[in-house]
Amino acid sequence: MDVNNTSRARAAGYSRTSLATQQADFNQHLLEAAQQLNLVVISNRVSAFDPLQPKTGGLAAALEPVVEHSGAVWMGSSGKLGDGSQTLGIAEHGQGRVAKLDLPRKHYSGYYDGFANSILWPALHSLPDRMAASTNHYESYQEINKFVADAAFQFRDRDAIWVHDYHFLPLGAGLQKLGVDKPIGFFLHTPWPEPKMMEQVPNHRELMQSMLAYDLLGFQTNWDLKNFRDCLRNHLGLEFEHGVVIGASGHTRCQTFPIGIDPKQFARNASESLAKPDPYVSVLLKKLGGAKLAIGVDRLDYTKGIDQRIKALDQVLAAEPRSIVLLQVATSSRPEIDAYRTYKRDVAGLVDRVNDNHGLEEWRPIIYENSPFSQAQLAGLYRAARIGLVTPLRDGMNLVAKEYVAAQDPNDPGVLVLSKFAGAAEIFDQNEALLVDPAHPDEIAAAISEAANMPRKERVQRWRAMMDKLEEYTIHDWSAHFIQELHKSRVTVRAVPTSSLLD
Ligand code: ADQ
Repeated sequence: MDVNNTSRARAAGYSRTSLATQQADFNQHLLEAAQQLNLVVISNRVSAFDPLQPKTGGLAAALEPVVEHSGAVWMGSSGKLGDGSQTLGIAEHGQGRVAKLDLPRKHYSGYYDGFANSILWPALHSLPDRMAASTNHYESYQEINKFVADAAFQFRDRDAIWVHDYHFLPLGAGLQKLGVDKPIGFFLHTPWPEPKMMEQVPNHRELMQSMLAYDLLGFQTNWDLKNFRDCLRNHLGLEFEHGVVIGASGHTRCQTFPIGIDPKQFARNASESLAKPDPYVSVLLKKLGGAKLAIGVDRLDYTKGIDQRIKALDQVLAAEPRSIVLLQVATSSRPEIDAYRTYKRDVAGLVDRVNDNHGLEEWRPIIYENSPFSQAQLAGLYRAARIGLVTPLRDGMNLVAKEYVAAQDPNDPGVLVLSKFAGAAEIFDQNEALLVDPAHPDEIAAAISEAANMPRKERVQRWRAMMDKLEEYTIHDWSAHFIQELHKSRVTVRAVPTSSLLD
């Protein structure tokens, strides 16, 4: 691993005190950074800000306090479609505001189901076979980006703008075209692929050029950053030096910010689940019948490799009957897209097959759950599982891998089986997690058996090393680090446009 979390956290000005004060310090850093920078955050969907609703993903957990305490504005889609009017529904949350926008009906499907999720998503995950043949959705993608930029223009008096994810690659260019001269940063939650893969994305050159309107481009891992650099060289003939590329609109800094979780919160939730056991977990444990519990938690997305994982379990059970029960939590995702509906059907078919092949009347090897759990419930489930199965074909980071580790019992932890193609594998190495090729069920099967039989001493050693890394760079460090880097853009003199470079 050459993402050096420790030095990055220190470079950002953090000192590690005791675990008890660490989080408070980091939250303070985060708030100070955000308060100095009167921020606008833009993402496709905004957080619900509802303490009773499960928070899916660390982003909500990280940015809700920033908005509530620093006065930031968080803008995104309302989830409703409109006729193209720019009216923002604004709600106050503490000192901050959430601004929701009805995206125009005319372009929504082409933007969301089409270009963003049927072209960019599979390409960014290096899965060309999953890319839709039709390429005529690019215009809708651009139109929605323009629409969101126009709406965000009313916040131009703010100090900086932080844009999230592949839905909005050209948004910074749109804002710049409108005359916004404040620093604009972008963080990509997905991977960035190699040049050969990117070449298959229609208009990839134009898209990449538009990304250079951002002052700061953030990636999850060094692998992504290297690929982006190779793409700049191959597709635009641009080099970057010391993490800076000079494009038509000035300097763009490119850096990694490997997203984290709040490990202390997960550990606390997991401990509390022991003191007051969740009825679901109690019933589940009774159903094991002497088998060890493995857990998978994913959106039902073909990138997550759930099908290969189930095939691996089939192999384990053929060799060692009744040895493992898999709790697979898989919430429906993007159901309006054909590829997702088909994948959901395929996974359900595989689950039935394995349960038929290896199950008994009173015992089933796969418990398949499609409803969401709260983060507290998830922590209890992770803790109960001897094996965490995180085997995506490709993943930006994968927060489940980190959550599973954080929730373990320090004296008797479980083992993480991790895809070598998840961003998390750049954090956790082979001495810590059991790294596997997610496309090879036999490798996953071998790792499941190894994990099930691993001596406690080795499990403790591996777990401790992973937990230290999680504590060194939490989700709060991640946001503070990005905001501080964006802040630097404010005092950096922007380069004079040199449009000839890209002509
Ligand atoms: P995702 O693809 O959604 O995120 P992941 O990183 O695993 O993947 O995050 C999923 C989050 O949702 C986790 O916090 C998990 O606990 C939660 N979750 C999933 N299923 C749930 C369920 N049934 N009930 C409750 N909670 C559930 C994208 C990228 C990733 C990147 C993240 C963050 O694809 O690569 O790690 O953003 O940048």
